[in-house]
Amino acid sequence: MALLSPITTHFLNDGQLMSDELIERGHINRTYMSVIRTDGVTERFIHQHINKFVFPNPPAMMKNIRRVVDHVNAKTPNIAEHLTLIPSETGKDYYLDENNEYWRCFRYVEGSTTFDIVPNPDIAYKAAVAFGSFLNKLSDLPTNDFHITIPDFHNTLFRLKQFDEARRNPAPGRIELAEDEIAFVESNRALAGRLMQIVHNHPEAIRIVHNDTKVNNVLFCEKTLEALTVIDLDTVMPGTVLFDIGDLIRTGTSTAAEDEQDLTVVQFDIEKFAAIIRGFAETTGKSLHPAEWSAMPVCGAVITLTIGIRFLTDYLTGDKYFKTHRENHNLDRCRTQFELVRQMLDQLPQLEKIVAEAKAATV
Ligand code: GN1
Ligand code: MG
Repeated sequence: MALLSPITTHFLNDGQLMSDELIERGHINRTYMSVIRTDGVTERFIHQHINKFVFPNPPAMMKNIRRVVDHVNAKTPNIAEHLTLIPSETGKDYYLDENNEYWRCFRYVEGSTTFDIVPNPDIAYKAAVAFGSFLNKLSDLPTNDFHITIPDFHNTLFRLKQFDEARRNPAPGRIELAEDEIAFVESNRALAGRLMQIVHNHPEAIRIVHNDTKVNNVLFCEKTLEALTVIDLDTVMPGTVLFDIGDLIRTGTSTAAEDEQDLTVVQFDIEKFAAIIRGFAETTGKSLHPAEWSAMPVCGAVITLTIGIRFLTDYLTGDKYFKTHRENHNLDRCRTQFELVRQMLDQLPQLEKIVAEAKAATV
């Protein structure tokens, strides 16, 4: 209770904070749920403390998010599927506390649930349709006036540079345990430019994308298991749709948690891959560039490699970026990612066939 009581009143002035709890969500921001009573009505809210090390300009980020929320809601007739961003007493979409820390507030979407591991291809398909529909709703937004919350976010070549730098100056005792993973990066450097080629050669393909399409960023109705809405809009900014397809493949096809330590249970599920490709093809397929179709079979491997490199770099640097909860946590995360990449690349001919079939059904 003590934690949020100085915060919630700046967003919900007339409300009485009944209870709050820290919830385990994400590797970057700190997230809380509150129960607030206003005029006898009890409602739940999500409050987030924004990580300024990762997002140095929270007001600009919140401007992006306000824009996206309003734009998507205006195109979403069913109010149960809306995200509601609550402004603070100043009218801004954040509250700056006395320690110079930024907070924001959303209404909790009641009756919703999320999946960290996708139980079946149908859920994978629905998640892909949810992200694809989100992208369609944003497709008329101009790309040039979005604030770039994190430059080079999915630029694998830039991530390799950060990795090289971390290798040159590792935190003590870190490099020894990571030799196999370092070797894995070295043997897959050729993959790194695959999506950036599109960004550089086909600027006409660039549009506003989500950029953090982890499957648990889709809220599903807990009763019907229909997708309600997508959340976590911190990195909504220009990119290729393949960033989003790739990150959903990374998280939506794995049979294990991102930080699973037993790699024998980490399996890439090709049926879920096919469901994700179908979901994106049906929603965004007609607007995709030929170069995006060509790279689609490897986009999951590229994004999974990219996030794996980021986990490895953070491990080598001493865990400065991602929150960790145990020793070698980032190294464990990196290992699951590289295991998935290995399996995706082993099955590349089958993935190409799945994409070719989806393309034939679409264009
Ligand atoms: C971070 O905090 P979360 O889980 O929403 C990261 C993503 C990674 C993800 C890996 C801003 O997202 O890029 O894919 O961890 N977000 C940022 O699970 O770096
Ligand atoms: Mg995120």
